Formats: sequence, C-alpha cells, structure tokens
Amino acid sequence: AASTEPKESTSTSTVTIRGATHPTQKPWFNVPKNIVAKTSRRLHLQNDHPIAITRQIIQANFPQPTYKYYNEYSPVVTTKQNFDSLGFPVDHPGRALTDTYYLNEKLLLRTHTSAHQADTFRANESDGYLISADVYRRDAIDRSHYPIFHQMEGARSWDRNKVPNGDIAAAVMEDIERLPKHDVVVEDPNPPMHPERNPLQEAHHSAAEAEALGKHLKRSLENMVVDIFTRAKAAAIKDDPDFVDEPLRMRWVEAYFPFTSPSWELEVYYAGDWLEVLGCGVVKQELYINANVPSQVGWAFGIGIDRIAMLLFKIPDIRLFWSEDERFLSQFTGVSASLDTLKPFVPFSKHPPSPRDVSFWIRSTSPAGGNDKAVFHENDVMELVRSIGGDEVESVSLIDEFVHPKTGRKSVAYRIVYRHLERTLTGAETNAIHERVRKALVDRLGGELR
Ligand code: FA5
Ligand code: MG
Repeated sequence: AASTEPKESTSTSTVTIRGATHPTQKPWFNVPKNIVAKTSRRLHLQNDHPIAITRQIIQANFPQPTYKYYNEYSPVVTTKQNFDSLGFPVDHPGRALTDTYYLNEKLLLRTHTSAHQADTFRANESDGYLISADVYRRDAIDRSHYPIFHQMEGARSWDRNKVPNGDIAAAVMEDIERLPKHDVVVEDPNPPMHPERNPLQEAHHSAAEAEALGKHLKRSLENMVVDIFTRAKAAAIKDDPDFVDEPLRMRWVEAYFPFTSPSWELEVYYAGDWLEVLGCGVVKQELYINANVPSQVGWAFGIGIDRIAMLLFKIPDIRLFWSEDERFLSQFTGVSASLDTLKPFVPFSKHPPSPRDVSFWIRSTSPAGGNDKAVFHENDVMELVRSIGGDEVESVSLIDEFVHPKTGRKSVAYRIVYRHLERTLTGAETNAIHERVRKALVDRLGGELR
C-alpha cells in the first residue's frame, strides 16, 4: 500500500531522528513522515546492500591509516555546518525551503556530506578522511532521482610545518609518484585556473602548489573510477562471456563550489551520454583557518554513491535501493565480505506502468496566514506526489502549461507514472492512489483542478 499522508507533520512540535528528538518550528519544518521514517535505514552501513558495497569499493581506493573513515555522522546538522561554514552566501538558492528539508530555523537534514568538512578538519585526526552518509534534497522524481541519496566525501591535507623544508609542492609531487598509475586517456580540456570563477588562492599558496594538489586529486579520483569500471566489467564478463564493453571514457569539467578553488567535476561516458559522478577542488584556505589548522593545505571531493552503484550493478531504478524484497536483496549476499564476487543485478519481471495525468490551476497568491507556500514551486508537487503515492511513483513530469489569455491564470499538467517494483498494480489501486494525489494537490497547493 502507499505510504501514509504526512498530515500531522506540520502540527507536531518535535521530531525524532535516529533517536534524538528535535523541536520543529513553523514555517521551516517541511520533512514528510516518509522521509523521517527512512532516516533510520542507513543503507550505506547495511551489510551486502549495493550502496554499502559501493562504499567499500570507494574506500578501498583511499586506504587507512592515511584516510580515516567516518560513516556514523547524524543527518541532522545546523545551517552553519551545511552552508555557513562552507562559505555559501546567505541568498544561495540551496538554502530555500523548496530545496532543503528543515526541522526548524537552525537545523536541517544535510544536503551533502560537505556539511562535515569543517568539523572533520578541526578534529584533525589523520592526513585524510572519508565520510559516507545519507543526504537529503527536495528534487525531481524519476529513475535516477530520489529525495534521499548517499555521498562519500574525501579530503587529503598536507601540513606546511611537517613537510620537508615546508615545500608542499615537492611533498605532494612525491606522493603522486606513490599513487597507482592507469592508462586511460582522460580528457582535460580546461585550463586549471579561471581568473574569476576559480582563481588561484594566491594569498595562501603558489601556482606550483595548487598545480601539485590538483594533480594528486585528479589522479586519485581517476584511479578510483578506473577501479570501479574494471570491477563492473569483470562482473559483466563473468555473467556473459560474450559481453563487449566500450572503453572507459572520462573527462574533467570546470565547476564552481563556494568551498574549493579551483574546482572540477569528473564525468564518465555512459550509455551514450556524459554522466557527472563527482565534484571536487582545492580546499579554500578559509576552511583550514576557521578549523584552527591554518598550516594545512589540501583537496576535497564529493561523490554520489547511488549513481556509481547503479553503474556498477546495472540497477535500472534508484527506488530499488529502498526495496526490502528478497528478490532484490538476496542478489548481493556475500559480496560485502568478498568484493570480487560482485555480479550485475538481474531484474525480476518488470511490472506494467500505470500513467495518470492531472491538471490544475496554480493559486499564485498566498492563502490567508500563508507563508513561503505563496509561490508555486515544482518541488512541492514532486514531494506531495511522493508523500501520498510512496515508492509506487516512478516519475512525475510536466506535460503541459497554459496561461489563460484573459485572466492570466496559469495551469499545469503533470503525468504521473505509477509502477510497483515488486508486483502489478491493479487499475482500481492506481485510481485510488491517484485520487488521493489529486485531492492533496488541491488541498495543499491551492491548485484548483482543471
Ligand atoms: C556537492 O554536493 C558537493 N558537496 C561536492 C564537493 C565536495 C565539491 C567536496 C567539492 C569538494 P553536487 O551537488 O554536485 O556537489 O553533488 C555531488 C555528487 O553527488 C554529484 O556529482 C552526483 O554524483 C551526486 N548527486 C547529486 N545530486 C544527486 C541526486 N539527486 N541523485 C543522485 N546523486 C546525486
Ligand atoms: Mg554537481
């Protein structure tokens, strides 16, 4: 059956997440019950779960004790941890209630593992670290987007007071020599610095130092991706000896993050398209300074685990990670203990999709006593549909928009595809869920049905 409606979610005054109870506050509190319920799942720590297996494979590329692993941080963080400590401007769109799940004015569900950068730099327990965790974002609904996914953060630092002669560039270059080599040609067409978007941090380190850090960062991450694809290919060939794969293609793309400069994203060519797998860069010196370790310099990255797991195991739909069906889970038994036993996922029979459309007028003015809901945001539609329809919702897409020529009112039409991953939904079942979704759209978004 579909998950329960989050009816009471805005009227309760506390919420308990992983055993800790927090006060909730209007108008910030916007976490539906189905999301609260999933905060305890911790898929990245569940033995033999594909998310945990992928985490282990990434970790294997960043060995202890150089890298210390942190996998237990709570998803409830402060706005300071998630945004301020990283230099996000106060008006950054990521801070909006339409994009982020808040408990109250100060507390939210982390939107990325970078929320723990400042604290982990401050703890200063090792040269490098890896942090894996569940992260939360209000977003679109389709096969590769789910409001909860998993990230792995990584960082490596060098201390100016500890390297020979204080020569960071030389120390980093020496460490590069110790990294494994790979023979994949990586496209890297952009200049390493960009004067406005990605300036060199001239006040804090030299061009040679930044270049060495960038090199160490890129080689470390390329090695990880090569390892993942080598394992995926070995698994596919074991499964089908005639399997012919395309050679791995990777490229570096210039990016922007408020907490790194220069910054890059790594893309991998997959199924006819470039897929972004991670963001990274040279850590802004302010982070080290604010964390009380001003003599350190280094790099950081953040990778999406779910996307990598989908590639690795050929998992067609991101919702499958949340399945408790044995036909899904049993396929990975034993892999955590022996990563070489990895094999691709074999989909169980695919059940038919049940598309239903809904059109409604957008109420663009605030309801009496209203708050930020005054302005229509598509993520509100996405979340409402997910809250009511649960994981039976496969995708939600805008199929039509119409502005009435006289009144100027706008209407929108969405197609919702319902599909249960484990059995066939009957027409009556689908209609019943869809009717509740339609009703909720009217009640909650003020969307009068067309
Ligand atoms: C970040 O979250 C930065 N914190 C990454 C970072 C860390 C940069 C450290 C520099 C230094 P971004 O929003 O691009 O960046 O997400 C990082 C990765 O998470 C993406 O490359 C992608 O692999 C994954 N990701 C992002 N959004 C989703 C999503 N909705 N579903 C699945 N994976 C996602
Ligand atoms: Mg990105």
